Amino acid sequence: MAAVCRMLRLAAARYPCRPGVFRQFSAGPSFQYILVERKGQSQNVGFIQLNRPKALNALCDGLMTEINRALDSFEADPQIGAIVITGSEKAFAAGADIKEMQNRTFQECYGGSFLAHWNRVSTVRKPVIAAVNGYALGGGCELAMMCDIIYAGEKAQFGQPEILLGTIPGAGGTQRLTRAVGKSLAMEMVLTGDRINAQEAKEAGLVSRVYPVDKVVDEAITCGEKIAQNSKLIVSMAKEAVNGAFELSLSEGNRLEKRLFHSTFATDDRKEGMTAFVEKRKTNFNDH
Ligand code: CO8
Repeated sequence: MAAVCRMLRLAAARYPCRPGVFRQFSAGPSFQYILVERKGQSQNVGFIQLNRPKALNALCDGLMTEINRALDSFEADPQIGAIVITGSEKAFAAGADIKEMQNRTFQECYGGSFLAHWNRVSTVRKPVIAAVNGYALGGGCELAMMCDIIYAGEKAQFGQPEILLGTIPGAGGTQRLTRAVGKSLAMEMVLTGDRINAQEAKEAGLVSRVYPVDKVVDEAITCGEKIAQNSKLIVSMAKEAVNGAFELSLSEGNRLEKRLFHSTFATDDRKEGMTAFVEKRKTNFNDH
C-alpha cells in the first residue's frame, strides 16, 4: 500500500496537470472562453477552439490563460501528437481585448509585464496548427503566427491594425510578420493597419494553404493526424531544427540541425523507420 501511495505521489509530482487533462475532456465545462477536445480517428490531435463569439474572440487575459492551460495539458499528454487552434467562421481572433487594455497605464504594463504569458504558444514542443477563418487581427494575427503552420479559410483576413489604436504590435507582430512576408508588406500592414486576404497571405508566405471556409478546420486536423502518425520524439526534433532558422545564423542553424540529425541515431524510432523501409512494411514508432 505504501508503495502504491508513493507511486501516486510521484505521478502527481511528475504530471501536475493530469487531473485537468481528464476534466477538460469530460462533459463539465472547466473552461470559460475556449472549447477543448481531442480530434482525429485516433484521438491524437489536441483541439482548442476560441469561444468568445460576442467579442469576436478578442483575447482577454482569461482566454490566454486558458489557452496556456490547455496547451500544458496537451504537451504533457503522450497520446497527443499535434494541436490545432481555431476560432469561429467570423473570427479567428479580433485581437487583444481593447476594452481590457483601454485604461491600463505604462506603469502597470511595464511593472506587471503585461501579457508576458502570451508567448506560451510559441514554446510548445508539439506542432501547433492555426486554422484561421475570418478576422485574424492584431494579437489574433500574432497568435496565428506563433503557431507552426497556418491554414486559412477563403474569407480570412490578416492584419496588424494596432497603429489605428495609437499603439504597435506587442506579441511578435513586427518580428514574425516581417520574417514571414518580408519588409515591404510587413511595413505596409503595420504602418497603415491595412489587412490582407487569404490569397494575398498565401502568396506572401504567411499561410501555407487556403481552403473553403467549411473545410479549413478539417484540413488542419487531417494535417495534425498526419504529423501525429510520425514519431513524436523525432517530430519535436524536426520542429526545433526548423525553428532554429528563425533564431540562428546559417552556420549555427546547420550545426544545430546536424546535432539533432545525429541524435536521431540514438533513438528506437530512427532504427524502426529505416528497418521498416528496408523490410517493406509500415512503421511502428514508439516515441522513444
Ligand atoms: N477587443 C475587444 N472587443 C472587441 C474587439 C477587440 N479587439 N474586436 C471586436 N470586439 C467586440 C466589439 O467591441 C463588439 O462588441 P459590442 O457588441 O459589445 O460593441 C463586438 O466585438 C463585435 O464587433 P464589431 O461590432 O466591431 O463587429 P464588426 O463586424 O463591425 O467589425 C472588426 C469587426 C473589423 C474586427 C472590428 O470589431 C474591429 O476592428 N475590431 C478591433 C480590431 C483590432 O483593432 N485589433 C487589434 C487589437 S490591439 C492588439 O491586438 C494588440 C496586441 C498586443 C499584444 C501584446 C502582448 C504583450
